[in-house]
Amino acid sequence: MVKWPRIMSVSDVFLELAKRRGVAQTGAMRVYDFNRAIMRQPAPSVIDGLRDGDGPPPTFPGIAAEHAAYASALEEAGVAVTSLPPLPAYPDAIFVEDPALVFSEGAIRLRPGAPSRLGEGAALAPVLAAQFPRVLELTDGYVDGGDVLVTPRAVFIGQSARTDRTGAEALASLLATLGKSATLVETPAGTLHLKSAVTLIDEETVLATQAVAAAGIFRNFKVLVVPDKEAHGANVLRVNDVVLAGNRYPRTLDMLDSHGLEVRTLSVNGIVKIDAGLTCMSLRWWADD
Ligand code: CIR
Repeated sequence: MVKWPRIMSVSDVFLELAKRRGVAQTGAMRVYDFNRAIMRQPAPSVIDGLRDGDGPPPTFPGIAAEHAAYASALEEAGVAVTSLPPLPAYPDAIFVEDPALVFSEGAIRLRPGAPSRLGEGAALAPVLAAQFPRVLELTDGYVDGGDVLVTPRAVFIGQSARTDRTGAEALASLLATLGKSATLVETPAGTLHLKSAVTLIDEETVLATQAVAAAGIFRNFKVLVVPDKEAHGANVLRVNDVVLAGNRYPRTLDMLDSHGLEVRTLSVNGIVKIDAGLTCMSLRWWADD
C-alpha cells in the first residue's frame, strides 16, 4: 500500500509523484528529472535584451506573460520554482541558464561571453550558495550555459561566439571534479548557443537542426531533425515526463508527438525576438532533501 505523509501541499504532491515516477521507470534518476528550479523575474529593461536581428523588439507584458506561463508549466511538471527579483541593470538576466550550471552534486558559476552579461553570475551567487552543497566558479575564459548540453553519459560544451576554448576547457576540469565527463564540440556557425540548435528529448534521442545533424556530433544518439523553417523549434525542454515546446513550430510538434512524448506547448513569440528559447529561462536540478 502507498503511504503518504498525513498533510501535503499541492506542490509536495507534485514533487512526490515526480520522484516516484522517475525512480519507478528507470531505477535511477534521469538527467531530465528535476524537482527544483531557479528563475528570475523579468525587468521592463528585458525589451533591450541582446539580439542579432533588427526586427521589432518584444514587449514587456508579452515577455512577462511567457515567463509566468513557463513557471506554471514547470510547477505542473513537478518542479518547485524559486523566483528571484528582477535585475533592471541586466536586461538579459531572466535567462538564468547562461550564467550558471547546476547539478544535484553542485553548481558552477559561469562567465557569460557577452560583456553586458558578465555580472549576472555574481548576482546568482547568494542563491546558489544557499541551495547547493558546493559551488564552483569558472575563472578562465567565457562560457554561456546555453552552450552546455547535459546528456546521460557526457556533458557537451559547444564553442561559439560566447563560449571560447579557454572557458570550455576550464569548465571541463570543473565538471570532472563533480564526476562528469565533458565533450567539446563546435556550436554551428550562425547559431547563438549549442542548445539553440539541439536539445535532449529522451535518454537516447536529440532534437536537432539540420546543421547539427550534418556535423555528426550526436552520432551516438537518435537524431530527430527539425525542418529548416522551424530551426528555432529545436530548443525544447524535457522536464520529467513532459516536453515543453514552442507553439509556433507545428511540424516539430508533430514529430515530438509521433515520438510518443507528452508535449506541453508554450508561447515563445516574445523571447525569440531576443534570441532566446525555452531552456534558458530556468536552472533545473534534482534535490534529495
Ligand atoms: C542573449 O543574447 O544573451 C539573450 N538575448 C538570449 C539568451 C538566450 N539564452 C539561451 O538560449 N541559453
